[in-house]
Amino acid sequence: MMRATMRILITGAGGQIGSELVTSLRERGYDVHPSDRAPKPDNPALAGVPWHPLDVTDAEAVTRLVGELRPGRIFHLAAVLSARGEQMPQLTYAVNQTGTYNLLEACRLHGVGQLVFTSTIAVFGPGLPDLVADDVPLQPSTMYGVTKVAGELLGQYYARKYGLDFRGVRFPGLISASLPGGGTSDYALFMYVDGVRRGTYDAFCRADTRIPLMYMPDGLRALLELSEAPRARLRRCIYNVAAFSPTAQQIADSVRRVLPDVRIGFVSDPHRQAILDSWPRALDDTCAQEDWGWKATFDLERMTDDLIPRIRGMLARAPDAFSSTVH
Ligand code: AKB
Repeated sequence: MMRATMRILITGAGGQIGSELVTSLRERGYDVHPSDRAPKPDNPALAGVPWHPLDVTDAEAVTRLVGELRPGRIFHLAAVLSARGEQMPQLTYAVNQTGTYNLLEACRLHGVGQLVFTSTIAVFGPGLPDLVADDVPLQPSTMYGVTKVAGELLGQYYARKYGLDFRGVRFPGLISASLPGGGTSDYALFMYVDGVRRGTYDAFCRADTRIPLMYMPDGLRALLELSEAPRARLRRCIYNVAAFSPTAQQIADSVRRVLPDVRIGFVSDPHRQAILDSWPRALDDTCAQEDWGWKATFDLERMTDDLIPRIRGMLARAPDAFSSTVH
């Protein structure tokens, strides 16, 4: 669908969400400017798209780029995720916390209208009910979660103090046929990836582990629909969004429904298991449904049917596509 041309800057565009968000936004007629610390990925979908080198921890560089481009909207995706974040808490603080502050300051200085923030189930900590609503105590156990809580609060401060249109979603673990970035929810994707390429996978969690998950096409739609929703309809800045919450065993069963010869075992790693056990079992996204009509369309089985052929295609094109990550 074509829209009036608005210029959009994306930070962390080389990551799992960014690489697909660029295409979705271009299809909707936006003037998209991806940025990342990493060089432009070798992806045909990015042919002819500008690519801006940007390290979000560098305040001057962030302010300069925002001043040059003058985007109407920024999707701020640059982040270190939970598993990698526990290996490098200091870097995680710099990228997630200082990086978000730098982006908010650049929005203030250059009058950017809207900043869209990607938050996460990792803002929650242990001891919550099985179904977790938006407004509960936030007691995260990881540096990733701590910095995402701070990002939510900082953004809301800039909304109140400077009138920035700050909005964001708390994503479940996202699953897609692209390289994840060192998350603890990655066991779910690697059941599919290693199922296809090796026929075997040992998940680093217990079989009864249950966290909220979402298939990427729904995740992209959540970002697009929230960013385009009329501000007057939004009663809050940050929204839980939910899709499905299978146990790890149910994911393994779903993989084996399509690939019956695959073997999936469970060898729980105490550090990552503790993170997974600290997250909610399921998210209540009633506010997102009521305010901007959010509804996920993929459940586990629909995702499995769609994802496996995509992973096969990805591995045929780039056999090393999923090699450089924590899993
Ligand atoms: C992670 O595992 O760190 C992320 C997340 C749940 O935000 N995928």
